[in-house]
Amino acid sequence: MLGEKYYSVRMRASQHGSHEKGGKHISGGERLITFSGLNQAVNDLLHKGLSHSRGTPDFMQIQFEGINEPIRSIHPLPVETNEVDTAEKGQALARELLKKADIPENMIDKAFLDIAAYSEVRGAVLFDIRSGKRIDDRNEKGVRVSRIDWPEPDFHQWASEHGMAANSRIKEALAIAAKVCEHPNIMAELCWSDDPDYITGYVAGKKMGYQRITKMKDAGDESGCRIFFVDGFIDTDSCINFLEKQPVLIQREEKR
Ligand code: WAQ
Ligand code: MG
Repeated sequence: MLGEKYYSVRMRASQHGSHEKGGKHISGGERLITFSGLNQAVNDLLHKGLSHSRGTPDFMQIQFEGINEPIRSIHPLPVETNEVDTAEKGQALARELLKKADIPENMIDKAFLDIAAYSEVRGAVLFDIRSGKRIDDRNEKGVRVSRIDWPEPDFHQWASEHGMAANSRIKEALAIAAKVCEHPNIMAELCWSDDPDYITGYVAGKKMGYQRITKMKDAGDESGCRIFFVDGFIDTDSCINFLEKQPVLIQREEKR
């Protein structure tokens, strides 16, 4: 499978004009697929952007490009679901989990203070846990984890083994978290959706795995969050290059 030529497919959609012209971000998506899967992937991304709870877009761009770099295969993180009944409890649990991932408490406080300022970013923010500053220089664009996918049959098998819903939202979030945690200088990820109808979020780290938290905000809220906590001694350009350009396919660990 990994000997075949692969294509990176990317979509972004916005409302009231393109992102560059100040439009509202509606949806984005990225896939990594062989030639025979391109038609389906483009259609899936078109559908994702057109049927979105953040609104109907009037701008969309879908593009694909052939990939020549070798593809890395990465296992999904172990998953746990933490049930909470209020957003306050969910946010508090997320802070606890970040502490367990060795993020200093004052830096967790700083990151949470800054979250509102990042809410228009359509990718992720790289947050340096030594300076307490955002270091990616990408403004509203942020860093989009790209060239990533989890082939459907393998994901479905994994989902049934783990009693998880086999939907594309969970697949994409698990794939992003697995790639992000593969980088040696990224200590943890904090995420919840900017979609008003989806309130489950997660904290992910190399040791703790993918820790789902069932309520990170109230329904109807359109502000989301995606922060990668980096350890400070990082080469920012090479980290961003890894996140955007290193081709990765997720593959479950075979049960013996
Ligand atoms: N790379 C970087 N940032 C991204 C990417 C990406 N590929 N995709 C989304 N983001 C950022 C962007 O700023 C979005 O606004 C924000 O994350 C939220 O994205 O039940 O659905 O796709 O286990 O709305 C997590 C829980 C769901 C799933 C997260 O995020 C579960 C979700 P969304
Ligand atoms: Mg979203």
